[in-house]
Amino acid sequence: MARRILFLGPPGAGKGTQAAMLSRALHIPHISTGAMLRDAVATGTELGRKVESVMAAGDLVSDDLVVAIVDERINQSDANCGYLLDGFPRTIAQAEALNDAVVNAIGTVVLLEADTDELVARLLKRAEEEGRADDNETTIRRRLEVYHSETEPLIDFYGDAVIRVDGMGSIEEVFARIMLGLAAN
Ligand code: B4P
Repeated sequence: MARRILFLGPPGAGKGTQAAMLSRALHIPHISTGAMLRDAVATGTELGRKVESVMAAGDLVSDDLVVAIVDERINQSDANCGYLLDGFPRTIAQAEALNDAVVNAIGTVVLLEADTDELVARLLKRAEEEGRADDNETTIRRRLEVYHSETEPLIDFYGDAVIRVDGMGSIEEVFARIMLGLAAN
């Protein structure tokens, strides 16, 4: 059966990092809404112009825009054998739209958890290295608040499908925990 995995967790927990590694290990596409939206901003598309200031403030892009790009992406042929969703869904409305669009849209949810101080430290380090527009202290705090209010309710929404993984420690240690969690699932 196609593997359909969702990575859930606060900003900086390692979703993008681990999803990229797991995508290579499982040979299924890594679909990151954050990356798709940043590409749209970088190339100056109509979508990019609409979302640029929202992302820079650390707020969520509107559900209809994000649902439309994911719907288009998961209908491409390489996603027939499964996919790894990173950063989508981020609201209950997005999760419901995904369920309406795809039967058994999510099989397993990998919930990555880490201490707030560690999350902030990782994102500030990335700010120094990559200069992402939304990696400054004010915006990071805002993204954490938005995570707690809008995205955390998805943990209950997905219930038994959720595997909790400790995201503290090295990237390799976290990856090993994810592989163990998936093998036991
Ligand atoms: P995302 O791109 O999804 O960004 P993120 O939640 O901040 O996490 P990211 O995946 O980048 O970081 P990671 O934890 O891997 O979203 C950005 C914005 O796009 C959102 O704020 C929103 O505006 C918009 N958006 C995206 N999806 C949306 C949706 N569905 N609906 C509405 N809006 C949406 O890693 C962070 C850093 O930690 C990296 O530098 C990494 O190298 C490092 N790191 C990772 N693991 C580590 C470890 N174990 N040890 C040390 N460092 C580690």
